Amino acid sequence: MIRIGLIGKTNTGKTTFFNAATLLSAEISTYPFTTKQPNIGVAYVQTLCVCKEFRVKDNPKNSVCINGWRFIPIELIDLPGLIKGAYLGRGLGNQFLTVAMQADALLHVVDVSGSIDAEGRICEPGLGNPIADFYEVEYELVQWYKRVLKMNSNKIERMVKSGRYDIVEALYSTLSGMKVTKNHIIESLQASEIEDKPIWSWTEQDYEKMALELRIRSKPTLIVANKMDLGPAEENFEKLIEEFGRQFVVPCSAEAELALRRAEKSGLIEYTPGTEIFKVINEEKLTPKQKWALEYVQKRVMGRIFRTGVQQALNTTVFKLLEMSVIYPVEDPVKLSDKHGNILPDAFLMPPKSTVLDLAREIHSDLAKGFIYAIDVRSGIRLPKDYILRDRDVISIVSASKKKK
Ligand SMILES: Nc1nc2c(ncn2[C@@H]2O[C@H](COP(=O)(O)OP(=O)(O)O)[C@@H](O)[C@H]2O)c(=O)[nH]1
Ligand SMILES: [Mg+2]
Repeated sequence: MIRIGLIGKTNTGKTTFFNAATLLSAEISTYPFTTKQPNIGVAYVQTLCVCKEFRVKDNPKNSVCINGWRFIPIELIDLPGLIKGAYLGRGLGNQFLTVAMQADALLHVVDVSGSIDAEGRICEPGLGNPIADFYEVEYELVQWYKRVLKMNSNKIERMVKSGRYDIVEALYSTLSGMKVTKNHIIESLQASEIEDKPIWSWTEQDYEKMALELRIRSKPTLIVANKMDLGPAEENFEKLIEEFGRQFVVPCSAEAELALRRAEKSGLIEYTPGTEIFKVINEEKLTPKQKWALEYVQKRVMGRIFRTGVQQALNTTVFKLLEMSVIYPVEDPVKLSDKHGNILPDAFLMPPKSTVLDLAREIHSDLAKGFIYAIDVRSGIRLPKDYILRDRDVISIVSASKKKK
């Protein structure tokens, strides 16, 4: 399953975001270091389901369909705030960074309202500096890569000198646990202009550059500009966009999303995460406090940034940064069902350039072994095993191993 890690300073709203996205309740508080260890939960990315296009009523199994929106599970990790010197182990930095490295992508949560100080303590809104906060946490990440490279440089040197590994393979053996691919390594060596320089001659700057290039490539990152509902957020938001580009910053109010999902769960409102509206079911059932909270969300969040941003952040990370496609495998290409008759039972997230054979492998290794051909259900056309999947493909795989059953 795809894994997304939440990073950022203390009190930026990571746990609130996590709770909203997973609707589990981990502890929320304004004291530094409340989250002593990473929380792992299941969140969902949202895509327009193909059920409407095929005019069927679906029975999803591995995912959920709500009002024509398919919600596909991913793993979300809530990490404790990274403090200065985390890469040297301060504040349990070692453990947290090790866990962060297992993520496919990162959501970097900043307090766009500027209501935390440099140490992550709550302060008067506007006094904090989200751009500086961002760079401080980034620094810790890059230094972590550098540290891993340096700590393993002797081992890598020995591997290369043995003649049995080239530098790419030797680096890969150390970095693959951090979800670094061989391509990331090749590109980073080139970008650092050290592809022909033996590791025992790397300078401090070479390590620094290589660490940065690996960080950029191996952990696509979206900035979550959280607490958009508070006073001076808009000004800081503009600054973030100027600094990092519009496509890498999502305006957000994690607290608003948490309020809406809880209200929805208690039957007070109708709300589909990721959409722009919510509807109060029965005005009279609301306590004055609930009424105030919902009015606040309407005015300060939906009225300003249209959605709470929690679902958008997850969607953008998976579909835009990781470029995942959603594929619907079915056993019966006519009924669009599995062998139990469930219509459009599964939706799989597949990385770019995946083939139908990759899909078969993802479903079951036997299915791949006995692979004969696949059918593009939309057109009825037979597909070879190296056909590259496209987003929203509905695919039926014909396999020798399946026929035997
Ligand atoms: N106004 C506002 N406050 C928020 C928002 N998200 C989180 N907070 C508050 O910020 C504080 C820190 O939140 P928390 O999730 O514990 O931060 P973490 O340390 O990054 O996990 C809490 O008081 C939250 O209620 C938001 O979108 N808007
Ligand atoms: Mg937290």
